[in-house]
Amino acid sequence: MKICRYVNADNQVHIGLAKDDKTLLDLTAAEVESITSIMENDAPEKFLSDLKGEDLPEVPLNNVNLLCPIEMQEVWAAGVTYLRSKDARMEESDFSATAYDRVYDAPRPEIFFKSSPEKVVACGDKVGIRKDAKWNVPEPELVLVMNSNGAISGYAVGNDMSSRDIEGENLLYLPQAKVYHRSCAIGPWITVGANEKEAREWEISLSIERAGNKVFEGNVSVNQIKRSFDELSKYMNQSQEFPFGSALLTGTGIVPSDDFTLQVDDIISIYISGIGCLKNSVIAV
Ligand code: DO4
Ligand code: MG
Repeated sequence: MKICRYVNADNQVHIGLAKDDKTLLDLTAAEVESITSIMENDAPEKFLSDLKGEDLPEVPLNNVNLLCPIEMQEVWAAGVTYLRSKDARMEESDFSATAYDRVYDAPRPEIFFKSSPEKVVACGDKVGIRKDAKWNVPEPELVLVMNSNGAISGYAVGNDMSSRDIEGENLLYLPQAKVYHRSCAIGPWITVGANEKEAREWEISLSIERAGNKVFEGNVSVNQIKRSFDELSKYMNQSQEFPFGSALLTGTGIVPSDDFTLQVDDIISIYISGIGCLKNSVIAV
């Protein structure tokens, strides 16, 4: 089941449940006030399937503007969770190669702060490349959406935009390579009701278009993530409190070749089979 936040003709924010590819059920009419309240429900899947049986207003998807589904959740990201990511980072930096090698095999995963909720870019909006960086890439990632108890309540599509030259120069520059204006996009859907085994059957694909031509295409199976989702959520919530829940990008397994960098006006499409497509164009920030 897929849920979203949207604005319709009345210019109000509503919560929607996908009825099919073309139609939303308006959950706001059933007094569902937020995505967060669904995530906090003890049994979100049952809650939604009960609502699906009610006589709710139907809204054509074509008539709405889909918003970012992240409301008050801090956004963090895990790194070096796929072999491809470890190899790419070891190549980009002689200086930090052993750190990447070590963290890939260590019990404790790399987890870093990525974005405050209000800064997350919605589908259809623009992601940024830093003006002081020369080598920029999108990182297409599955997002675990967790409630305030640390339980995984849903999954989304995310983009962990990264400046590889800044990250490669010195590992201590990682926050500048990762956390800047418009560096994180998530949405538009949250899929509820899939377990880890089902989510591991999903495929992530990335395509990048420049002036009407495809300049990059790649894909990876979610099952290539080395760490279990429980392991990631356990470390994410250890000695932490997220009163509204949290979102965790789970790392990238698709890395374009070293001669590729994003340009202004490129269009990035990230598709995860069990969730949907996140599409953004690029601006310099
Ligand atoms: O260690 C640097 C960041 C890793 C990352 O973002 C990823 O593997 O996706
Ligand atoms: Mg990443």
